[in-house]
Amino acid sequence: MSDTIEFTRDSAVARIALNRPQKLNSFTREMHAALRAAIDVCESDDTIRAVVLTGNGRGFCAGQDLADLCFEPGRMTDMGALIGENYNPLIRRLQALPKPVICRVRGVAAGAGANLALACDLVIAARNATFLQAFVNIGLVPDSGGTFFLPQRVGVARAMGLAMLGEKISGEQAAQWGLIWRCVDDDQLDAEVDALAARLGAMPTRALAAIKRAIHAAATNGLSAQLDLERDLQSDLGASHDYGEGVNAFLQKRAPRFEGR
Ligand code: T3D
Repeated sequence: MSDTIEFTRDSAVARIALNRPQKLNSFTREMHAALRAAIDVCESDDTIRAVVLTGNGRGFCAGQDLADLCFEPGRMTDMGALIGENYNPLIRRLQALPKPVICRVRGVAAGAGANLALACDLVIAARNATFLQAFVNIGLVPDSGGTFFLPQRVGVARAMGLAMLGEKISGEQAAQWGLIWRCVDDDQLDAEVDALAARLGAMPTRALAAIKRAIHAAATNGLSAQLDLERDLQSDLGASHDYGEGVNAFLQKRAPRFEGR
């Protein structure tokens, strides 16, 4: 694996760190490939039951590395291809990963970096975090799901302001607006993220995956389709080890020992 990504394991929790801190972890093709390889491991290893995505250094991610593009006439980077081959599959895979993904944001999350964070299931930001839809500042439209996540979470008026004005908002503002899960004091970030990751890693993983699937499906389903989906997911979970364990633990007045199966 290239050193643009650091991949570590601690029991059931995998930690993926974007590692180009000198360029605020902006994305090159090499970093995309390394991140794909890390997600491959998270997908295929059933003993990984929670994933933390973060960035090394003072920022989370500044989006596309603008120096990794070619602007020479005749050799211009095909931006549609770049997005179709790299960013779109990344966002789709994070959303479809059948285990929870926490995004730990310290410092700036800009452009595709901001929307990469929003594609994760639970975003915890430090008070020093900022979220910036930087695209318009260079003549682009928010990509990597930005035009989907923003209006869904903060409403059209705020989505329009964020996307059109390209101004930073703080981690605290992002949490107040419902763009992210929580904002915590800078010196509490690691403890909060580690505790949450360990907690999720010991939870009924298949139930978490089903919750994720159902919540995402609700963005496009009507109530009737959503009711059917809940029935089908519950039917599946009702046959799981962790459901039996959860019910037995409740009846025996003890803590459950979920195994993610
Ligand atoms: O083909 C396509 O473009 C399609 C894909 C689009 C997806 C996208 O993500 S488009 C949006 C790309 N991102 C941006 O436009 C953000 C550009 N960066 C900034 O606006 C600022 O750097 C920040 C607001 C993020 C942070 O500002 P600040 O003052 O904290 O840091 P800085 O000094 O600007 O940056 C530190 C270093 O990182 C600096 O390098 P240097 O001069 O010390 O060697 C800077 O050039 C570098 N850097 C930051 N962002 C990028 C970058 N280098 C390349 N690409 C970047 N996106």
